[in-house]
Amino acid sequence: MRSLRDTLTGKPRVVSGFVDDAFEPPRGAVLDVRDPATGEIIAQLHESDAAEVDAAVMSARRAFDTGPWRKATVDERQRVLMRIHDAILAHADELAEMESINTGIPIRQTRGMHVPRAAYNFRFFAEYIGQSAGEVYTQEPGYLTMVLREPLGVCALIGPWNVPLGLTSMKLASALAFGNSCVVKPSELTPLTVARLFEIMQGCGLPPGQVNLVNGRGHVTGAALSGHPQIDMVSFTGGTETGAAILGALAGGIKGGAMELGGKSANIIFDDCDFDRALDGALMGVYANNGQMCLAGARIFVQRGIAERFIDAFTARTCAIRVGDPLDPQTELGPMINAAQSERIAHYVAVGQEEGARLLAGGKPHPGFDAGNFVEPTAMLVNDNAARLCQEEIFAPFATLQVFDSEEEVVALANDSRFGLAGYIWTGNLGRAHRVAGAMRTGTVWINTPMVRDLRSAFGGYRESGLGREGGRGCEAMYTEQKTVILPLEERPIPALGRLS
Ligand code: TXE
Repeated sequence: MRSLRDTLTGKPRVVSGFVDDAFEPPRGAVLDVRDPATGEIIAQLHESDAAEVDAAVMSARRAFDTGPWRKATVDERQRVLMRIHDAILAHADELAEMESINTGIPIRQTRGMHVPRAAYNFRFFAEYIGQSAGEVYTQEPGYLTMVLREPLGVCALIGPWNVPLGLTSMKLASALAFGNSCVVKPSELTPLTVARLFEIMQGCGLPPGQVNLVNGRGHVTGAALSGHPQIDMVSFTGGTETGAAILGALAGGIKGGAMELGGKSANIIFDDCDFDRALDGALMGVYANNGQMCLAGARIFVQRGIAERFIDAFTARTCAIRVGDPLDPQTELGPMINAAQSERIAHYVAVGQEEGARLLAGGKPHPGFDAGNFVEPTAMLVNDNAARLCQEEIFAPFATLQVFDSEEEVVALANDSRFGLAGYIWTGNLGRAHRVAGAMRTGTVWINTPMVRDLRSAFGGYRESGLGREGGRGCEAMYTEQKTVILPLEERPIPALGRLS
């Protein structure tokens, strides 16, 4: 049997939008989508122009204003969401393979985490809406004051290329669960699995127009979508500059958005940590997902007492990471999404060397491959947190290591960043762990563990890492309007204006 890669390479898949309950006939500009491991074209993406975006938004608008979904019972919505969950799991192998071919992320991670997470997103929000509640205030004598939640409307969901299905399905599942209509725009670099999800969702029971798909580049399709007057919000994951542009487009309409943006997270390793676990965690924290991860612990701070031993061990393990075909279950690091991303490694090594940093490992394209965007995992020793290497998001398998002496010093260094998405602490001292977690200006802190995500909890960033929180209650706040309804429990006197004359 031909592999999916052979099939896609032999006959690139035609990907087009899904508007008003039908896949769009291919039209508009055609963009090549490439397999980052081979450089081969695997899909031809038909870019949605402003007219197609308008049709998608208006389809979602009609579905919201006149369709059945927002008024559907919780039971009905749960049934549909659970059917989507089951359908994703039934296609899990195919989706994982497709995601690895399109993104370069190792199959161990797409099959082991991303695709199961995509399915779980639908189950989680199906269960969540079964338990969510409004508020009732009784303190005002004689009145019952209720705060109810209603769906927000038409949600524009703009996804990134680093975890396309996992992150976009989170937006889609939560927006739908709370009764909204959606227009989804995946990254033009990685449209395949989200388009496949739209096929898979057929027959799961979503009403016509409830979900729409547009594809294309940010400045064409993305800008038309986020600037459309009939959307009610944007949920966006991507770069900080793009997030700022989207917020600008929303400001005129006094609309909001959820922004999950960049990061440059600190990983603090104290002398008294469990050395082996901290080492494993630091490697995972920066090199998982090919290092293209918003919550990467890319700035590693090691306390002086163990610094030499830790840096030597980290360097040796970095050099031993298995770089290879993302479809090989043994691969630990696949290719970068495109040439521009892989060139960032050599670029930042040069920047670092100019700034006085020392190359510990990697630093160049991986020599073992004739094609594809393969790079060596890279680590540099830096002595100044003000260096560009420590301040700019590289978004690649690139670690900086710095040595520190005291707790106060390392907290200041960790917080010396325009970003504030995540942080990691490794120590055997519980009091210190809590103190440092409290002092870190970040949305999430992991203590003695690499990233673990409980969907019930809030996820999002301080400062330039974003706005709003995803997760159970965070998504409920993001995708609903609050409405206060006041009811007198007895006849209360009303000032009788106009009766005096
Ligand atoms: O992302 P973009 P890029 C960071 C990372 C990376 C940098 C740039 O540092 O190097 O961002 O990556 C759509 N209106 N992250 O340029 O452009 C675009 O089509 C509306 C962090 O590839 O932000 C895609 O669907 N939409 C990150 C999505 O935005 C626009 C994940 C993200 O692409 C648009 C990815 C516009 N004007 C990159 N311009 C994370 N937080 O995990 C672009 N888009």
